[in-house]
Amino acid sequence: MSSLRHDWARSDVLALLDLPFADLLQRAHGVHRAHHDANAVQVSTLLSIKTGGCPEDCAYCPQAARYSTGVEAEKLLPLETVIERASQAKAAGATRFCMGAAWRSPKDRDVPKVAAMIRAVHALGMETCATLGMLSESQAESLREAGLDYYNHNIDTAPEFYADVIKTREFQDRLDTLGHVRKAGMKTCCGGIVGMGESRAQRAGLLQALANLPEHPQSVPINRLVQVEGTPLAGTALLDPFEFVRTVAVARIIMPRSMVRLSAGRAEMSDELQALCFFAGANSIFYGEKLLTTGNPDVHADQQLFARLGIHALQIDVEADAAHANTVHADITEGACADEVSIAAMPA
Ligand code: SAM
Ligand code: DTB
Ligand code: SF4
Repeated sequence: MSSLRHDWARSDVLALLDLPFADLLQRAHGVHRAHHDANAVQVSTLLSIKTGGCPEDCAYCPQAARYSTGVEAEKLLPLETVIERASQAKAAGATRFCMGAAWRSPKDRDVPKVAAMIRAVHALGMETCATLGMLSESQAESLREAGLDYYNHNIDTAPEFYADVIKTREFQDRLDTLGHVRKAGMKTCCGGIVGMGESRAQRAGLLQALANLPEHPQSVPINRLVQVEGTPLAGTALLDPFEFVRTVAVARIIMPRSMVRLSAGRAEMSDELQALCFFAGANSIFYGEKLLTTGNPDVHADQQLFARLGIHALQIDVEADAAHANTVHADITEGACADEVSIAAMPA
């Protein structure tokens, strides 16, 4: 297997984005097949454990307190609710459960509460992921000790476009948190958002910054901006769908072993566009009818899409390290509803 590159120049990445569409897709799909089962997609479910009232100013976000978006501030969910929702997600076929909080960073008193949630989800036999904002080294260690497998912290956009989108914290703050997460021994889930009015060169900048991190993030969510009324980015010119596919394809080429997640924005995508993204190298989705506060395709629609495309859900042994994962394939049974899905696991 080829070694991974961490020295991408902006011009290299832009040259890939500029390729004729068919050439780019053929190349990305070749890389995809060389490193992954092209018919397997990893399935994660999200839960907002602390919604709204966030002090930050991220211009895309419905949960920022300063924008009137109709999202009400709520308290941290009780542990029992999180266990119930994770059990439902597992029954529906999700293998990873990601807990999100609308915090700039967790307060030290919040960490034991989230740690209890992580322990409980881990005990259900699911992979655990959390996204809680900036973390200190000791907070990252506590979460790791509780059994946290992945920490999601996005760089969101190119370094030079970042301040146009977020002013209350800096790009370097994100890199520092990612460093604390890696140091604590957790896997990183790190990606960004496209469709925020950035240029193609700035999309290249986002991808370049991701691939040049000290380790490629094990999971790379590519979000298409979900435009929410009341946020400063509502009304932004819509991104050409082919440009979205190009972004996925280049992520696949320059981070060949990472799981590239087709993340926010799927509810507004056609089945055909999603199929193109899977062909271009996307191999992970958020599954379940809600992301954090906005909609996602319902599970029945996703089950049908998987069946129509011959895709099966990928299940990873939660005890195994991703690099040496003992993978099994699980079918999300087409036609079944969330609470009656059976997963037939069989050796890969
Ligand atoms: N508050 C924490 C933080 O920002 O790090 C964690 C939760 S935050 C909602 C997680 C990520 O969701 C953001 O970094 C952003 O990439 C994504 N996100 C938020 N609102 C979005 C939107 N409207 N469209 C697409 N992605 C969005
Ligand atoms: C990520 O990159 N996308 C997810 C997850 N990580 C936490 C969040 C998407 C949020 C979309 C807007 C909302 O539902 O509030
Ligand atoms: Fe807060 Fe996270 Fe939303 Fe930014 S993205 S406003 S930090 S919840």
